[in-house]
Amino acid sequence: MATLEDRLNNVNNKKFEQATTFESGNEMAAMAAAQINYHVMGYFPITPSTEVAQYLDLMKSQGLHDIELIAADGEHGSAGICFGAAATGARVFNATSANGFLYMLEQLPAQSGVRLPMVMNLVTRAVSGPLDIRGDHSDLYYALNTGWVILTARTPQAVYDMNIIALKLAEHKDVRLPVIVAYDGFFTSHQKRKVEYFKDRKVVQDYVGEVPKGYPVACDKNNPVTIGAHMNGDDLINNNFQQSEAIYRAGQVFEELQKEYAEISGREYKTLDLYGMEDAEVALFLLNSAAESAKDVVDKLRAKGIKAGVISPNIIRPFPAKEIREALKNVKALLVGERADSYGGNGPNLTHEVKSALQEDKENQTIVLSRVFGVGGKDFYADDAEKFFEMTIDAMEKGFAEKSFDYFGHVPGNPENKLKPVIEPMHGNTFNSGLIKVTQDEETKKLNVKIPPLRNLTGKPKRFASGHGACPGCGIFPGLELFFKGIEGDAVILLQTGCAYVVTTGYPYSSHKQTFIHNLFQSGAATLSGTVEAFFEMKRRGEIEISDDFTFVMITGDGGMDIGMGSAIGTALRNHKMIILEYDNEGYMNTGSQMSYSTPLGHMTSTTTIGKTKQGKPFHHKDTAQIMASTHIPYVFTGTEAFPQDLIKKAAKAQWYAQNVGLAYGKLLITCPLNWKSEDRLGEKIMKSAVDSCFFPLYEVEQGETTLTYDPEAKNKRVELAEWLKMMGKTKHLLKESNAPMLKEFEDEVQRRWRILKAKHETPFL
Ligand SMILES: Cc1ncc(C[n+]2csc(CCOP(=O)(O)OP(=O)(O)O)c2C)c(N)n1
Ligand code: SF4
Ligand SMILES: [Mg+2]
Repeated sequence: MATLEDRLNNVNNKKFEQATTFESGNEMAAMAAAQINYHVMGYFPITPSTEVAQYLDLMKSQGLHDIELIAADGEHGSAGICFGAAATGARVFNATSANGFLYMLEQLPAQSGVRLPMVMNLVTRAVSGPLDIRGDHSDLYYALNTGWVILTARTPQAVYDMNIIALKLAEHKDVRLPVIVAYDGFFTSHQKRKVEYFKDRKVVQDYVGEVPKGYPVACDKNNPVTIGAHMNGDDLINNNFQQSEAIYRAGQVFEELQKEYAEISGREYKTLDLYGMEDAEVALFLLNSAAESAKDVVDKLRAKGIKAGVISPNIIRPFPAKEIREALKNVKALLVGERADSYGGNGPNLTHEVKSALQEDKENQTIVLSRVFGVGGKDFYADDAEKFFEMTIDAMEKGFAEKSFDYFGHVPGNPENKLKPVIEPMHGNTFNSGLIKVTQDEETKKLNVKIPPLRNLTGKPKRFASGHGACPGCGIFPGLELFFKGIEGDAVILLQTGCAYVVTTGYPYSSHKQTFIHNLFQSGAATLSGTVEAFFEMKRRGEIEISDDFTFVMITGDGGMDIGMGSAIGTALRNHKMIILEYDNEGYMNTGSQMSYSTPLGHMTSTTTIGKTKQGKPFHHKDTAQIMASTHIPYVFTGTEAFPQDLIKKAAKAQWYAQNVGLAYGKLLITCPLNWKSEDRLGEKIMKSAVDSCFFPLYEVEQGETTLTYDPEAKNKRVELAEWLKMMGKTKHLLKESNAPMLKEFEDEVQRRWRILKAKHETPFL
């Protein structure tokens, strides 16, 4: 097979000893970063790039590098961390994908505009919506105008090599710009391939050299600098011109650096990767992994006498227009295949860039076809490349393209396949048991709730249909359903991205019996604010009829309350009539168990690993309920399925406040047996111990006054934290003698927070 590795490994000029291994693109990005030993990585998990930070965390716990890994509160935060560290003069690294990339987008021109070098891996993936976690280039195309240099990497080997070249390029005196290394999500990020790497990291470090000195950076106390002063147009045009010159110079510098790299590695990465292009009459222009599939087809066509070739650039910013003109001099027809569209632009971005490159060659006669393909990770097989060549050959023979721009691989819908609902839509009285009574005490203005024995509520239908894809023993749905037992009547539910969303809505199916909305992970609270106000405004105008007991519930994970904290606080301050319900499973479970800010001290996750130098999460858990209480919303509560009556009553109160006053916020502790490494059957026991150890106190803050709704001390039920921790694989290490100081620190913090809460309970004015 005509793989890039095979051809590159034929360059017999390997000066330094290299080892062969079998690894993925993400593993190789992490390996390059570890060998370089960057100062700082600011990151936030998002599939398929998350593994890069995870591997680095694991390597750090094994003492293999010293990179300061900073788990940000979202990608805007991660990019901010990177900017700040780069401004300080440190070497900086990041990895992201799709919406994570878009969320940090505005930070990118801010960084290139002040010429702060760093390296970021963009593990390409489809941008929402609809949400699709697999690979295409729709995120990468947003990078084209950011002023960052963009290198592409078709294989795991190229990911390693480009990461090393990228840093030297970024810091080069003629460039001084941040650099993106873009490789295909899943195709390249997760597929393991044969790769070589330098055995001695010193070879890598010698190649990239020392951090260049003499530039204005924040760490130089003897030379105070102002970084990022604002400018007017007279200066900005000069700034932009210099930046433009620098990025074009990056193209030449890349050529020099890749040659130098070929000297030490035996692998070269010319500006354009050309396959069969010496005498090609028909050709495909493809970015990244798809080009590798097409090369096999070139061999096949050439065996039949068809002069076919493939062009794939190794760098797209700056766009290698001159080299492309050269390569296409004698090509009669070219198909530019792109894994993204520029909607309404009569072809995606690179089609136009190739066409514009050809404009400069007055002799050029190449017919250019443009096809959008492989979006959302849709596979691109050799057969597809063959079809691309067929279209190209057809255009060559006819002398024109039947259709110059089109999509490839889409199919028309078939009305016969229209799905029929499995259950009747449910609304109105279906969810009204009439058994829950909420009244307001005339004197105290507090609420009294009466609920029937639990068995009387079992007839109330569930809000989520069975058949969703949660793991066995998952605590999300028992917890949410219990909460909804206390909610009467119609509801509009919003979930932001997380396990609860992903397992209930795999298109074309939905487990939601009532109206359901999904929006981005960081803006669910704002979204539901809009929905609530639109409902009320349309009702006020008499345009819709909704019953008075309509309830709006935004459900988020604890991760959603990290990245979406700003949105939740804004919603609380505006006091919309809705409920924010957080299910806290102490981590980002949907993306593979990374730490969240709610992960407690010492707990093991995939980004807070355990090893020689690390013992789980290094800082304490976030007290989201107290943060929300300090916004002075009318009602805040905590609950778990282990105390069902308590939870149902709180749900009923939350509903009353959401219907009559404003925002209610609740936090449910939920088990995640998969990532907590706990037994499914222990869910309720683990929850109970979390409460009885005072780690997760059950309380409410009603109109500013705190009430413990269950006091394990008063009931003589208090247990040691160890009782709770011993039931989960993720925390067992905390019980080891060597971790006694960490356990003590955790116990002290739990006790401190518990005492404050108790004092608030005893003194209403606190
Ligand atoms: C802007 C952005 N960054 C990152 C992600 C990736 N992402 C999706 S869900 C998720 C974690 C969700 O954690 P949490 O809210 O706790 O829900 P859980 O998966 O634990 O149920 C992450 C990091 C994303 N979708 N969008
Ligand atoms: S990963 Fe955890 S939270 Fe997600 S569905 Fe599985 S058990 Fe539930
Ligand atoms: Mg979570």
